[in-house]
Amino acid sequence: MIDYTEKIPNNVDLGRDRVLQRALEHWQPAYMSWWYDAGPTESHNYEVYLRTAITVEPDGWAKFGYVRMPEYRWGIFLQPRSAERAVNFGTHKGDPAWQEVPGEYRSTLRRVIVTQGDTEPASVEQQRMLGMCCPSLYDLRNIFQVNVEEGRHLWAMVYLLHRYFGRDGREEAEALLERRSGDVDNPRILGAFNEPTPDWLAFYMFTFFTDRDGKFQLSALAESGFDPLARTCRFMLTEEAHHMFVGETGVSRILQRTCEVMREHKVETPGDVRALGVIDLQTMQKYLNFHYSVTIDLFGSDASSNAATYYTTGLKGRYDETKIEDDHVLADEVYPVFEVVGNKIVERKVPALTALNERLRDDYIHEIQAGVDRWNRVIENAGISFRLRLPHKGFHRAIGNFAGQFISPDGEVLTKEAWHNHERDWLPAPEDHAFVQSLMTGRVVEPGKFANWIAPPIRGINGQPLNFEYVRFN
Ligand code: BYC
Repeated sequence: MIDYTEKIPNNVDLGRDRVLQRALEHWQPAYMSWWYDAGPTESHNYEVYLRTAITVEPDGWAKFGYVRMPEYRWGIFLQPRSAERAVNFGTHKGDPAWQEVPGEYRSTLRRVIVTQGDTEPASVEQQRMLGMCCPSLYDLRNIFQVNVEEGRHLWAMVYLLHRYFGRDGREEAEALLERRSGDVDNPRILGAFNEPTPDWLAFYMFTFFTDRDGKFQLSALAESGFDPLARTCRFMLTEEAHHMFVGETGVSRILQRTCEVMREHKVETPGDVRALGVIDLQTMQKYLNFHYSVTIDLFGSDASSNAATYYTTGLKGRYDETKIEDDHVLADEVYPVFEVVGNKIVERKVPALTALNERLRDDYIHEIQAGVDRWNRVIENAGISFRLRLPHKGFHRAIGNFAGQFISPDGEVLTKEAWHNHERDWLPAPEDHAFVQSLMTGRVVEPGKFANWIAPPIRGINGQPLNFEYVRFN
């Protein structure tokens, strides 16, 4: 059980390490001022029906109740230690998992933890205005749940920095509260976390696509030979699942509503669909193209010596590393990556160790495709012939072999000019954003009511009815 009588709830026996406890208690007010400054706008007095972790055990770890978000009990929760755990891959394979940071890998490990930690507050910053135009109390509660948990994920990384990296860890922890998403002078580290999330369609796409990058990166870090990192990531993954659920069902409900209106009014063209106050399927496809392409950039370069180092040193594994049947060293393996030669996309085999980013991206794409197939079933069940499609992996990329190339969603290599001539057909144009935002000018807060552009969910949260008062405004 987690001790909630502590100032910083935790299951790591924080009280026994006074120096660490004081350092974190010193960071806590800075975190709170970040939350007041960059957390959800105007939300500080709301009472929100939130889930809080009470144990890290797989069964019954959550408790639901009304909480004012600034009073949410952000804390430090690691999955229990298993005495026999070993390093499962790389040159140290078979050694006991490390309980302290191996000196020679200190800076590499710190960098991975900082990069992971940086995404968490970034996403809260990106979403901070959305409460002002929520489509229902149910959705408002869900975004707040996502936000407080991202805050906790920041705590998870900050604990590792403070506990294991001394003074430079503390400095990094402070810097995590100083960078801001989209700030020209001090931006967040990774590209997608500096993009705006201007509306709820973008939010659902983000939680479907980008939170799932979180799932895959956390899964790779959950394999780490550095045991405290592995244990904290395992617990973070249980929270991540709800975020992806919010994204997948959010998009699905928008599709459902659009399809209902299209059928009821027998309309098909985007203009006619929009005139009825719902989001046309073509605009959904453009948002999908955008979020998918910026998210697959987050996996890094197709061939990366950093990725090879992370693996050989035992710091970051593959997705489901311990379930894969091979030597877990990969010294003699190859893996296909793609590159543009002339006006063709060609496959090239590279050492598997350098292609680990690409491999993780491929694992991710496989899972994403299954989600898109589920969305398409909503459209198909409505008897509409339109289908959503993932664009080619090379479309609209800024990182890796496709950066600087002009690839169409079908995978054709185009000239810069030809590509830009079609850009408005493929990615949301300012008018598309303006249209989506025109649907979201105010918030829908009557219990049980939903905005016209989205269908209600199938069920409420924690068995509560749809007309439950998920947020009280006071
Ligand atoms: N934007 O060798 P490469 C989540 C940089 S999401 C900007 O390919 P590497 C969440 C790279 O840093 C999961 N820069 O890189 C989701 C490097 O810079 P330096 C977050 C980029 O290291 C929703 C250079 O390019 N977790 O949790 O192999 C809500 C060379 O690149 C980008 C992690 O990412 C980019 N997209 O791979 C809330 C896990 N990509 O060193 C939360 C930790 C690359 O030359 N991070 N660069 O200055 C990592 O494992 C690795 O840093 C990456 C990059 C996989 C991201």
